[in-house]
Amino acid sequence: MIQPFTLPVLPYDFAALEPYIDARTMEVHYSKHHQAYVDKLNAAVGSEPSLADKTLEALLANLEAVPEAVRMAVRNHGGGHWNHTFFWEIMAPAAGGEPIGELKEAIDKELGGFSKFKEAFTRAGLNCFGSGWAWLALRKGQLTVYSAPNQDNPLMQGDSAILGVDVWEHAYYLKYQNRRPEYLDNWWSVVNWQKVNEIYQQSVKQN
Ligand code: MN3
Repeated sequence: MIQPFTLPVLPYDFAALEPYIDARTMEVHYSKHHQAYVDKLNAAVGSEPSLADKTLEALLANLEAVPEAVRMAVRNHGGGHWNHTFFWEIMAPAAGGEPIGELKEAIDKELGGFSKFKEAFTRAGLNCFGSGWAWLALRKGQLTVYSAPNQDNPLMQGDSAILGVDVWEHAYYLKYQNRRPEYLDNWWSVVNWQKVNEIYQQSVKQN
């Protein structure tokens, strides 16, 4: 992603992921939360001319190189912008089901199959204390599951993101209140495995 950073076009309507993710949550999440990450990220990089030609991916993969004055802002708001852009892409209406293609094969081989992976990924989301994300990532060609706090993501650890779920309360509170397990359970019904498999295939080539 190149500067100035902008809110991506949402690939479906706010109501498209109903009843699993409600329209009001989508609207606030995209139009308010994501927009705020974009605006604050642009303000942070805009105050440091040395960062003017950097892509978001380059910034996040090398946070130590970002001047200390704006490092935390780039980490939080840059992570927020990248994560949400990714999140909208890996969900779709009338999706769900199970992994397909090369990703399915890799999950079977490296993570013991879909149900074991689902269990591990859900546990990562549930065990994430406070705000953060659960991630399926590619590290040195191997799939791995973990959670990360705040807007931290696999790019910051030198990994590639394959799948991620937002477990900040703003992602589910209007519909599910404190019931994060129910949100996570329902979220599998909107995972776009076609897209996730494409991301996996591209990541294997680059990783
Ligand atoms: Mn969010």
